[in-house]
Amino acid sequence: MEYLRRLSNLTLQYLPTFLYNTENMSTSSEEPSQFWYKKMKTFYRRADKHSHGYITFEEYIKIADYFEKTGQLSPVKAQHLRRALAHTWQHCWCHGTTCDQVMEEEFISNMAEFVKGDRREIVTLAMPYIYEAIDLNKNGEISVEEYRTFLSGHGIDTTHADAAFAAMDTNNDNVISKEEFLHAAEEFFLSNEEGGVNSHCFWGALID
Ligand SMILES: [Ca+2]
Ligand SMILES: [Ca+2]
Repeated sequence: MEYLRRLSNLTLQYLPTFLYNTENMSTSSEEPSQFWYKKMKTFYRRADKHSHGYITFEEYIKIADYFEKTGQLSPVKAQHLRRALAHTWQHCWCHGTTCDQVMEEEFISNMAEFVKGDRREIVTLAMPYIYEAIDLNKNGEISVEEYRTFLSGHGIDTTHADAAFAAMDTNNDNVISKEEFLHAAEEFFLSNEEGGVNSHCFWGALID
């Protein structure tokens, strides 16, 4: 866990400022809805690729290695992604500690606590890098083909890709802008409501 400790020692000031704008911080007194629990369960199950019932930190940050290896992210950007992931691992997954692995129930209850707190927005810290990685031709937009490639590259069923894409594309210009993507990510992790972009997710169809 030396690697996690090293990454975790990085304070937020080392992250690009646009990722951590304290002016936008807010808390929520709302208890997460059943729908929210369903989303977190889906997210966890998709991340637990080997269906072990637990996810290790090494597994969690592998996505950065993958994007670096495929050339979807430069080594520098991949390292930024690792730092952002280390932050979300520590704060969202491990309840502010450094843990080696997290089981599904632990993850969901830690997340439920986390999203009520005043640092809830850091849950999407890694998403700008994920966006860049999905944008294969680096034109600053995500096309439906790029989105499908992302899902299938991670072993996610693409049956719902078009519906999810359409929901994220709020201005209907057939591409997903960074703003649209980050909005969808925020809704996914933080919103309790069903409907619109929130009924779809990056990680395929929701699991009951
Ligand atoms: Ca593109
Ligand atoms: Ca759009």
